[in-house]
Amino acid sequence: MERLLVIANRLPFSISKRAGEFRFRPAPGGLAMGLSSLPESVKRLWIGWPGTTSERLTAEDKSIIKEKLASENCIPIFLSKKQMEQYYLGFCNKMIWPLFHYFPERTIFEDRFWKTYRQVNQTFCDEVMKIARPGDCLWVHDYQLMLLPQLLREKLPESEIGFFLHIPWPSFELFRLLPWRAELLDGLVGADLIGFHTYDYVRHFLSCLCRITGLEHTLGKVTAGNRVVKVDAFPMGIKYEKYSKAINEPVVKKEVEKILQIVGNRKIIISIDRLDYTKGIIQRLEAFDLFLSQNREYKEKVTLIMVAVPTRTGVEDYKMLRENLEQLVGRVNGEHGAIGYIPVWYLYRFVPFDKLTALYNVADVALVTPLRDGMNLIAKEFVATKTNGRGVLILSEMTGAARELGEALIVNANNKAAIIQAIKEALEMPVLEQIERNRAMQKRLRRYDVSRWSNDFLNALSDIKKTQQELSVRKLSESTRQNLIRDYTKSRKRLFLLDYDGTLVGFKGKPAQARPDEEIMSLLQSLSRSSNNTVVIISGRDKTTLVKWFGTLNVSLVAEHGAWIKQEDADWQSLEASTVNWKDAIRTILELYSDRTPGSSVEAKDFSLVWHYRRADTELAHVREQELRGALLNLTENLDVGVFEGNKILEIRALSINKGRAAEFWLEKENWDFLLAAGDDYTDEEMFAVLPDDAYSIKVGLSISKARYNMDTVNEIRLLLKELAGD
Ligand code: GDG
Repeated sequence: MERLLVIANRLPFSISKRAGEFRFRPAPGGLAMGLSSLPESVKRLWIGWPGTTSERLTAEDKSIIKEKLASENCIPIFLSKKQMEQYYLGFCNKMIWPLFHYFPERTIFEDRFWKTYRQVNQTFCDEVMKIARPGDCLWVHDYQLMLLPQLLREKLPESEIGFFLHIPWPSFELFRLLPWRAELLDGLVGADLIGFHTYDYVRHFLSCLCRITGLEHTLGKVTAGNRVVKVDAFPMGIKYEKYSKAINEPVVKKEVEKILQIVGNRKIIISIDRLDYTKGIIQRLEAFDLFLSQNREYKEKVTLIMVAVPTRTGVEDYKMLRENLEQLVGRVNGEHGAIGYIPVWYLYRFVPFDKLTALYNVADVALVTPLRDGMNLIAKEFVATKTNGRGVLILSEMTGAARELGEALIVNANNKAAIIQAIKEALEMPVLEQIERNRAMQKRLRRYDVSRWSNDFLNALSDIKKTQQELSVRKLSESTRQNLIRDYTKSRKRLFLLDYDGTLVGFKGKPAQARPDEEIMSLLQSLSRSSNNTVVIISGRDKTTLVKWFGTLNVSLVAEHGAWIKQEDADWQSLEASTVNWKDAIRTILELYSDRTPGSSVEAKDFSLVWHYRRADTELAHVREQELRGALLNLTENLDVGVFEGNKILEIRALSINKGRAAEFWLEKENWDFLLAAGDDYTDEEMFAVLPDDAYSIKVGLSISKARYNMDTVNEIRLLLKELAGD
């Protein structure tokens, strides 16, 4: 990687205009810090919105901003007020944000929001394309830009593109509510690597992807079109040293003294968040109110310092939240306060870093109880700041951070009794226990800090790119293709061994729907017209279907993976008399599973039985498939019968029947001077294995195979055959 292009909704700078002069202040945040640890040799450019809408800027303003930001390696994307309203406040914050945080009742689905979201993602793409160069690595961030990976992929097919989501990915039941769910997923799989904070979000994402687009994964890897996309968890860390050393700063020490002077020796609980309904601030304050009512001995002995940082002030829900919170603060203070004692100190503002770390430092307890939170860095920062090991973190189990901070007092943020109990436990926890818990968490936070996070992500991105390249090396290159065509032209005795489903046609919901289309019929006809060509369709299908579909062509057929062979103009012959007395018993079991798995079905062939589950609910089918396989392996233990897993099928057939034997039958028949075999699944591997070294064997799909070459899609193999057939 020569350059890293970070593309996020906001630039890490805040710009304000005072007395006609622009002020640029770095607003670094975790991400900017994480990236600062990359080696100097990697140039970083940051692309995003500068934080002020274009109507408020003259052409001259824009060029001043551009110039100033360029010196900081930032490139601004100017957006209009209307765009910001519909894309940012609308689509992002009235739709994705509430839905992804499990607040469907707050979610507003509006077509115009979607249109502007698409338009702004396109604008980002256009701006990136003015800068991007081959060899750049592109890292797209967060829910504001979910369409961008695919838009960029279309322009930069070879580039490294990563995407990281900072908020939770919800379960399928919520995600499916989105009218534009498929489009968002398509947008995301344009990336090579898709990262989330926790494995739960990874699971939810993969489940949504499979159920909505049909793309399945193997160990977090998804084959989307001609690329393998990796999906994984990268829990974001903090700049640990910065927080653990903060207390050494004189300004921080001064702030600590100031606070302690006012609070005296009362216990301090802190609550710090952006004022967002997902953070559970109201519920937290209600719990504190109840705590004071139920534990009279703590009256005047504990102060809650509540910092609510203004955010999304243009959204109605946020205005209401502020009103409700301020009313509640008033009520709690009125009820539990006394002269000289204010139970809740409420601050509605952004606090500078030294004040923030002073607050972390003086706090006996941090109450971090979001109803849902992607990660929550406040919790991590609080723990890192506690250099003397004292202090207790109460943490909601609905945060990503709870996965890593198991030594905190973990609570269900909806359970007020649990929060009250945790506050009491925290205030009374022996110092040694506090130290023990904090040290364990600190060790982890120091090790997996924010630079580790960004490095891990970028390394995983380059690894998946390497995997893609390794697979693409096996792809039939243009020069091999030319050789193949030349060999074909020179030869006189040519054999084609062609699998059907997944090789010549794509998969359909029901096996019967995958009938050959006109194009493939005319292609096979042209190919078999030449007397030099012997074309064999070598399939797992039954005899009747193959004859119905291809009986009119000059092709030979192999049915049921080699159980039956039909040479052109001859009758079906069986390669080997195979016993089928196991079929009835096994069929009863398959039917039982089929009844218990809606959408699945049983297909009976002469020498095999197949359980199809392509149309069944994916997760249910997965469980059933495991169960069924276990049951069948037991039952078939002493028989010459194997249980084979195919593409959404489980097949039970005699071990002696396989495509390898059928292929050998054809290989022995003539002295072929050109051989082409193509297939897509495990049954074709047996065919590839018996071919001579100089045969052209092609696996359709991007995975390891015994075939010499890979091709991405059915369409590509069709194009190749078309060219050979001279169509
Ligand atoms: C999103 C996800 C995920 C906050 N107020 C002040 C202040 N901050 C700083 C904190 C912390 C950051 O902002 C807040 O991060 P959080 O993680 O707590 O929450 P979100 O803003 O909702 O962030 C979240 C995060 O992205 C990262 O992926 O963890 O789940 O929602 O660093 O210190 N800093 C200062 N004054 C403040 O008043 N100086």
